[in-house]
Amino acid sequence: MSLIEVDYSTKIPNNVGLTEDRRILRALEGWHPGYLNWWRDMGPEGFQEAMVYLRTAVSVDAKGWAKFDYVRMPEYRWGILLAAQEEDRKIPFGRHFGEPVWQDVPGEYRAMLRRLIVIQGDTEPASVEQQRHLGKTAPSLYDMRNLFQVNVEEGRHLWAMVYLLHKYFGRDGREEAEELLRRRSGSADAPRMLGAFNEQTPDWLSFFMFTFFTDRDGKMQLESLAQSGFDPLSRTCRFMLTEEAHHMFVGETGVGRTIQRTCEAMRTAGIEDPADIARVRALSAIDLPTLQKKLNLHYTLSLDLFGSEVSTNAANAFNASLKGRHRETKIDDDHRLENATYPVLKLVDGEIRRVDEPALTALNMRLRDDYSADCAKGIERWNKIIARNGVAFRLELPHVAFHREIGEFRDVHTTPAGELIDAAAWARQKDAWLPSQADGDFIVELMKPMQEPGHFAGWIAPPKVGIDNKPGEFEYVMIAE
Ligand code: BYC
Repeated sequence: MSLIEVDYSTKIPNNVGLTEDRRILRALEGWHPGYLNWWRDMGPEGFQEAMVYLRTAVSVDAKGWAKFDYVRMPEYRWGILLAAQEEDRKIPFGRHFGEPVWQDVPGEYRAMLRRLIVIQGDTEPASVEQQRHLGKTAPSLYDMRNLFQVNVEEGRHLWAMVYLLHKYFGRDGREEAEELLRRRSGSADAPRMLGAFNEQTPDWLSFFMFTFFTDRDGKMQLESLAQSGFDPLSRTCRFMLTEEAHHMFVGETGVGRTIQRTCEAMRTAGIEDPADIARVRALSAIDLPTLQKKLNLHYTLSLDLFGSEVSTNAANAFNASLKGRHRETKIDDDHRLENATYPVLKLVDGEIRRVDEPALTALNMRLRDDYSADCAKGIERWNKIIARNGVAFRLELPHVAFHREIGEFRDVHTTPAGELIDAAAWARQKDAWLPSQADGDFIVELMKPMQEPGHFAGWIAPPKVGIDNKPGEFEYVMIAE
């Protein structure tokens, strides 16, 4: 596509006055072809020509943010949409608490802000890259469509961050925007910035766990950035959060439907012991202990995304009024945290103990605690499905010290219950706690595609309702021959 053919006034739905903003329009015109090349190279493999029943946001009001129609993914209208500007919004935390929010980047915070935006931006294309092979093994057209919906929206979130870089950061912003298209998930030379985004997503259970656990980190980070004193970042994150909710829905219901199918299969076959893995697997269902291992893996990879428990980066970003806390405006305190403390789990004399730390440096820990509480609620909803089916088994979140690569516990081994163990004990038992090669092989083997409208692969139950209230046999994806 030539640059001239790109009709930005109609192609990019936006509420930032793009047509009148020649400078930013030109910058985005320069970036757009590279984005499309990236999408074709790294986006959903094998389905670029398929017609997909997608939700497109064309404006941020109730009428415009969820338009459903068939579209080929490379023709998706990736918009730049910021939540409506709140009149007289005041900075809700940090050194600038109570001052009017900024519509421009304060010079002194430029580097810090750019880093936060680049890290956020980097995760979005990374997840598309991680999930690019999954279309081929989708358990139904319904699930395939949900995958692609998540993918195009992550693409839109990249646009959202690239807009901020181009609009507010001049030449170095443009360079960062190029780098966002250059790095690749899992690449040895140019990996994505955060650990979990360089892991593989080899099967659909991994995808569902990822959208439950890792997209939930996305939600927490976006909630914190939505508090920002830099108003354009706050507004863009607020709108991204409306889309993020669907991604977590995909994860929660995907795992929930997997559990449902496993429990039904066990009941029908008269299997009472959830640990009777061989018999459950013989029914082409994913046994509950393996689901627990997948949960352990994805939860702990996602905990690493919160950074170190004690972090001066986090304190600086809060002090600078750039990144706040989850639900900052609902918290009843001074919003400056000058003298406050927060209990942090630390390794002290070979034991895991709670230690009071200055609340400012403990902000990552606090956000992570809020995240764990949010995860725990979802796990309870999964446990209700198991209980309703009369199976005696409970899924549980492992201890936060378990299987960590970042922060206080990265150099120790613990059991899922949080008991410290030595390297030999870890090596002996880790396959009982995290998915083994054999577990992965079994799951991959189960991933037979199902592309008949209204049909589902045997390992997962159908959803209760369709997308956009469509009936069961609706053809969510028309696959090109
Ligand atoms: N992997 O002070 P520290 C989403 C680095 S997900 C690799 O401990 P800080 C989504 C860190 O960069 C949300 N490196 O941590 C979900 C620093 O390096 P430098 C994405 C890591 O800075 C699904 C050093 O270690 N958004 O949206 O307080 C699908 C010391 O850092 C990791 C954000 O994360 C890691 N896991 O906190 C699609 C929000 N952790 O700079 C999308 C923006 C730390 O010294 N980011 N390091 O070389 C932030 O707020 C913070 O940068 C972090 C880290 C929370 C990531």
